[in-house]
Amino acid sequence: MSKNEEAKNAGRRNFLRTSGVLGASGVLGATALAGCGSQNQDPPGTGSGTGTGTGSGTGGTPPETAPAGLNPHVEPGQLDEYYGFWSGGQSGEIRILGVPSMRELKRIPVFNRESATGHGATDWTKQVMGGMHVGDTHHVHLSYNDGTYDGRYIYVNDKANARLARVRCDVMEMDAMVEIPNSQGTHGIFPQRHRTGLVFCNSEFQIPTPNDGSVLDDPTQYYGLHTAVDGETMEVRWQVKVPGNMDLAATDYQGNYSFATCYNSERGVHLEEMMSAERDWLYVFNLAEIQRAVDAGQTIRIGSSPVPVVDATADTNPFVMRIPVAKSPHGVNIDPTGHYAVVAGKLSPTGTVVDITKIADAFAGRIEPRECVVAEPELGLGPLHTAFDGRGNAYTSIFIDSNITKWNIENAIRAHAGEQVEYIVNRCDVQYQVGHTNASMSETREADGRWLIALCKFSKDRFLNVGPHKPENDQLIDISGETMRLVHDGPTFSEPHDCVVVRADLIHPTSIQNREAARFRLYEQWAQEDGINLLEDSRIIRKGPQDVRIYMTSRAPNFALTEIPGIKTGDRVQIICTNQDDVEDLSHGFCLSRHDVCMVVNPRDTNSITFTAGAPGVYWYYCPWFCHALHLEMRGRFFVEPR
Ligand code: CUK
Ligand code: CUA
Repeated sequence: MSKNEEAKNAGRRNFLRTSGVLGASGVLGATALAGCGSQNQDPPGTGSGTGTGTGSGTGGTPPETAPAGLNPHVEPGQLDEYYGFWSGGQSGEIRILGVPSMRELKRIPVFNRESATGHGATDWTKQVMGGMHVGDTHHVHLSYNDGTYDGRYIYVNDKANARLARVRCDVMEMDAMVEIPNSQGTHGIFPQRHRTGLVFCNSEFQIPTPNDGSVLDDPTQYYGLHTAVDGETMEVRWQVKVPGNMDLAATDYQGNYSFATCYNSERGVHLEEMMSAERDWLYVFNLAEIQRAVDAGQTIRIGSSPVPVVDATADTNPFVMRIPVAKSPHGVNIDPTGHYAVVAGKLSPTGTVVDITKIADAFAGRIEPRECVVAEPELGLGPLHTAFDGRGNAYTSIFIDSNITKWNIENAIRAHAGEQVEYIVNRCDVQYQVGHTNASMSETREADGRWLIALCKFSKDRFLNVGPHKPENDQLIDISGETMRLVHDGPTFSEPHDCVVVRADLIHPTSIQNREAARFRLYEQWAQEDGINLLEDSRIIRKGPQDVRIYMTSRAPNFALTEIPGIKTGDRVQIICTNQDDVEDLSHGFCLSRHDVCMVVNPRDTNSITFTAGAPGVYWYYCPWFCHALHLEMRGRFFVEPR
């Protein structure tokens, strides 16, 4: 960077500092523009082709105003440096994006029924999904070891039907799903960070406990539940019953605490009531005390649920501490040092910084819970979530102002202690109304301060108009420098709430199915029953007057069976299909005409689906995945006789 540019940038930073102060005092209109290079003014260094180098000086002549920065362009055939795991909102799925290219690499169906893979229709998925086919995923988090991702599992919530699911990272498919008992609105989730341990799930809605109709319109008897699910076995271990609701979740790095924001400490059931208090709470759960009570049997049961429940409804109790924080808090995020929890105010223009090292003293009664608060920075209107760069800065999404506000944590603490120090570094406008924000490795000890994603709820005019239902806009921001630099608009389908951005070297998926997921135990059990070798044998077995089981292998471009005779109309037919090909990217599938039956069978995979044979006639089945030059010929006839 030239001397000239440096001077210009320095001037701009000073301007931003000033505008930060203005913003904090509520003169927000004046600051709305500030300081982030937009892609219109500041195209990233073009043509450098280095993928990761600093953009400046590596190619072409960047416009004079272009700041140094990372190059977001990933050349065709080149790989991204990060996996982005996106929640898929009401679609019920998870999405994998490459970062920084923002290319969508894959969708992992979880709580939804999905036509291409057969998810939700195949035998095993039907079994674990319990007949439900909608989900509302908000939060995806990976399993941890020692404060960073261990590359084993992805956990995802379903707010709609109060469930938690897990995806195996080796094959990127859902392998477990559990219902969270006694609760509704499973929203914030977070796994422990010191090892694969518990995954905590917050219920956003308060309901009667038990919710059996004996209590209806009496909100004083509604409660929320903080649930611990074992991240290995996916069994519900315990629950803690609290007054008030719980929104977002977080965990410390040591395994001592889990956190939940509570925006409805009022326990209201209407909006005005929920908003009435000036302060709400950050709940801190004392995991050792809770475990002690569970081990000692000092628990209650709710209804017929076998899960032990710790009653923490008393104003003071050893299990849950309530730290008063700014009105209606939303996000709670732990900084990469593990020292601070940052709570965003939502209905207050402030954040609250909690010093986690003081919490033990507060639990012991040596200090008041409120004394754990070490800063209350004024950030802007509608702060929601906070990401970190590993260099002491925090990046908070500001919903109403539509920006990402970068601020320095230590400076905010010093300002809170009375020093005259500016903590706002600068702001970056986003388009528009940002919800979550997350940065590369931000939720780990290894936060690297390179890329930040702003998940904007509205795209309005940013893309070609596609009708009343617009895409959202997940924007990519380079945070490697002092000034944030918006470099990419990413339209997304409904409605990713959150994402995590994970260094690619931490994730090691296979290309050939390793047959280790839970569902294979089901197939093996059937095969054993019938004396079948799944990878070799094809056979039609009549199991009863109305029951047929078919084992069939496939190898490009053939099904082992090209005729399936002997089926009677109304038969319950189960087809168990195995792909013998162990060639990368060679998926087959099974689709039966006019039977609503379609599923994928990946290399060395097995999949199964059960259906009722339709009216007498001839039905073609075919491989629906393009697998070979003779893919269209990969088919057979299914003969249905009159009964
Ligand atoms: S969130 Cu789920 S309602 Cu901020 Cu994670 Cu929006
Ligand atoms: Cu096998 Cu197409």
